[in-house]
Amino acid sequence: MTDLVRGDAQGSTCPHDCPSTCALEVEVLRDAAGIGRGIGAVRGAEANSYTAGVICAKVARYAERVHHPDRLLRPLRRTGPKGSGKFAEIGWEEALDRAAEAFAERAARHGSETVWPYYYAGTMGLVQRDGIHRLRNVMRYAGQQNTICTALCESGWQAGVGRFGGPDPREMAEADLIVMWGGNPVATQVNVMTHIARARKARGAKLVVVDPYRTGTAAAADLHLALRPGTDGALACAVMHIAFRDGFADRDYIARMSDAPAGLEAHLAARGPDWASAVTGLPVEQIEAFARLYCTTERAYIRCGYGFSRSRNGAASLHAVTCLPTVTGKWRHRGGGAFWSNRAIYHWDKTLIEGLDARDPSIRMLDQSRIGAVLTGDRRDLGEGPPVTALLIQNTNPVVVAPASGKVRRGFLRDDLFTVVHEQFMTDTARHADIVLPATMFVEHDDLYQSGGHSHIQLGPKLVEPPGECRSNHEVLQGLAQRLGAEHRGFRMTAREIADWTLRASGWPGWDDIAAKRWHDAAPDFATAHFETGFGHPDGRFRFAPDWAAIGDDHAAMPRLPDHMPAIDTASEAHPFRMVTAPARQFLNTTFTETPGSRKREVRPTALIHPRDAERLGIEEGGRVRLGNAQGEVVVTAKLAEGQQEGVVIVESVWPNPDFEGGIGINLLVSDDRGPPKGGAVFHDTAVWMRPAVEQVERLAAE
Ligand SMILES: Nc1nc2c(c(=O)[nH]1)N[C@H]1C(S)=C(S)[C@@H](COP(=O)(O)OP(=O)(O)OC[C@H]3O[C@@H](n4cnc5c(=O)[nH]c(N)nc54)[C@H](O)[C@@H]3O)O[C@H]1N2
Ligand SMILES: Nc1nc2c(c(=O)[nH]1)N[C@H]1C(S)=C(S)[C@@H](COP(=O)(O)OP(=O)(O)OC[C@H]3O[C@@H](n4cnc5c(=O)[nH]c(N)nc54)[C@H](O)[C@@H]3O)O[C@H]1N2
Ligand code: SF4
Ligand SMILES: [Mo]
Repeated sequence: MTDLVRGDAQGSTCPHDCPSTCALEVEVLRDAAGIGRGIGAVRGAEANSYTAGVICAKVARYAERVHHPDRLLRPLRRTGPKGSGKFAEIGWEEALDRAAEAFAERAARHGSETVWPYYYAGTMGLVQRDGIHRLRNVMRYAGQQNTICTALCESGWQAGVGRFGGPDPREMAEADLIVMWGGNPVATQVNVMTHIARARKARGAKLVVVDPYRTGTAAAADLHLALRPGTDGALACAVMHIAFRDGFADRDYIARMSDAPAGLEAHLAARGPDWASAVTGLPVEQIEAFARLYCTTERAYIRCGYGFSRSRNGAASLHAVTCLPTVTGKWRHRGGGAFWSNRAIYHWDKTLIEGLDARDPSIRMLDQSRIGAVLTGDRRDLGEGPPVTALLIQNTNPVVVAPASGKVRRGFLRDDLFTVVHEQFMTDTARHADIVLPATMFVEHDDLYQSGGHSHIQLGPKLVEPPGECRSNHEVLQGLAQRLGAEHRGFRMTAREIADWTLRASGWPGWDDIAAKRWHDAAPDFATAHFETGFGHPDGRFRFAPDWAAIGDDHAAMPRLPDHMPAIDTASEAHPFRMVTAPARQFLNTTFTETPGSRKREVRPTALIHPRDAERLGIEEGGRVRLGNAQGEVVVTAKLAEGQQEGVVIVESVWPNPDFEGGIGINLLVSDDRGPPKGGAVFHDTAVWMRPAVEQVERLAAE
């Protein structure tokens, strides 16, 4: 890098799975011939109205990641036992040949559904992330049901609102009350804080945070409601109860814009603050104070995070929260209503990216979050179909991030399973592969981005040459398609051509037009965004009484009206603590667990424990503590934390497995149960026991 010239700032987009999708300025370092060879400083674009010049610290340090000494640079072939980490370098031709031969051989033996292309959101670029479906569809490989992140939110939002959009997130700056419900933007999407700060400065707006522990966001709030995990439905019902009781229900709006089901008011009359206090553990006065603040503020903006959906009752809880602005008519006001994601405003035509014209809907779908069950042959997942005997993995690290890590690891260790992992680093998943392929980073390939948390379509052009022999996801798919005889015009186009076609086919300006102006704001008008022209259901009405059966098969236990659904992993005598595995600020899932700047700041896997629980159990600050349940046990370091209820323990995640004693991480304890009605991982819904990890010391002392 020393002979490179410090350089010019070029426009790009943060590729990571974060609702902020920041517009970036990336400093490009060039060689003597003017070719980009690396990056320097990364900053947020000032001119983008949502990014507003602010990005998180971990991406500001991105040069650490691009120029990391441990980056994978050449294809590898496994030479030792599975998971041993023993590999030898091979050429691309051999690597792709071996992968294609294995897929073809297994498909010939078991049928095409034995091959499972498995992906997620390492990059959010539409071409590089979703192109894997083109190979899947053309080859009739098994499908993937995406349940690890958004499924429960989708179900809950779909139930009432019916369309994935909502009041412009920039309107938070014009709100008088922002309720951050089950999300921690200080860590997970820092730009939300920019718009909240504007509202506080200009209007004296209040911030309320609903979260089981005192996150960075909660610490900055005017009111922090530290409820028990999995009880948000009860809190929402109590607020609606108070709205009806005290004359704040907007009966005209309910009649005009909702299904106004019979019995709603009576149903809520039975769900007052005393009831909610018993369920949530919040004092009655706090519930009353929050309800009064909410009911008396027209411009009240609820920003839904994902956190409170990651429980068995998550869909019901999210639906209950979206009922609040409907009961009170807040959707009508600028800066009012609720928001989760803008994904529907982009109306993409993904025919080319995903090869939708080749898709056969009768091909089986396998649940992403149950990869452990799938790989260990669970018939509930496989149905009558063949076992999965080959995996093609891009953009994800399931050996660490998926629930029930013990089962996942057993599956990956199967000798008859052939695994290809395309990665930037030797992750725990790559370590279990037969073939490892080195992947480009976002500044090294072209792509197109939408944003869930705002409304911009943005580009990420290739700015620098990849190091070593790294190839993009699209190039790897092209190489495999050619060898497997997979025919689709998408495989004959460049990533930029596919992006350009997709933009135009979806009714947006093409690549060059957007490149010239840096981004395209796809925000709908006020009336559409605020659902004045109708909610997403055919009759245009919000649904207090959702049609859960239309959302998913597992709907029997869903409540008819907004409610607390008691289906969670309730604390018991054997498992007295409720564990939440919330995101770590310096990591993004397992991405950045390899960068020294992030690791240094996160220090080590840690449990936040209430001081009274700690005292009762003889756990000391900095001591080692053992957490467990029927799925296993892990050891972490104890940190005492006020600001959460007794009986709640927080383990900020997702540390790689080798960072834990025993070599397996926190998702060992997380269940792979499917959250109803259509699946969804339940990362924050785990009852555990906890004790000081001093058994060994005691045993030694006794001997
Ligand atoms: N720094 C950082 N940023 C990230 C990520 C990361 O790992 N690190 N991950 C990215 C990804 S993939 C996503 S999906 C988003 C997720 O970002 P968020 O929307 O912030 O969602 P969660 O990750 O589920 O957790 C958010 C909060 O929900 C709280 N929570 C847990 N259970 C409950 C509950 O029952 N009720 C309530 N009210 N709150 C609860 C947790 O304590 C946590 O503070 O962030 C993205 N950004
Ligand atoms: N305990 C616990 N577990 C969780 C969560 C939690 O809150 N708690 N959150 C869950 C959530 S919300 C999610 S979304 C999942 C996310 O889980 P994943 O999607 O698996 O996210 P990462 O762990 O960041 O892994 C992404 C990988 O993709 C690689 N990658 C990045 N860009 C590219 C590329 O262009 N090409 C290729 N081939 N690879 C690339 C990165 O190097 C990285 O290793 O984790 C889930 N797991
Ligand atoms: S806040 Fe999110 S989108 Fe913005 S730079 Fe950080 S990870 Fe990327
Ligand atoms: Mo996620």
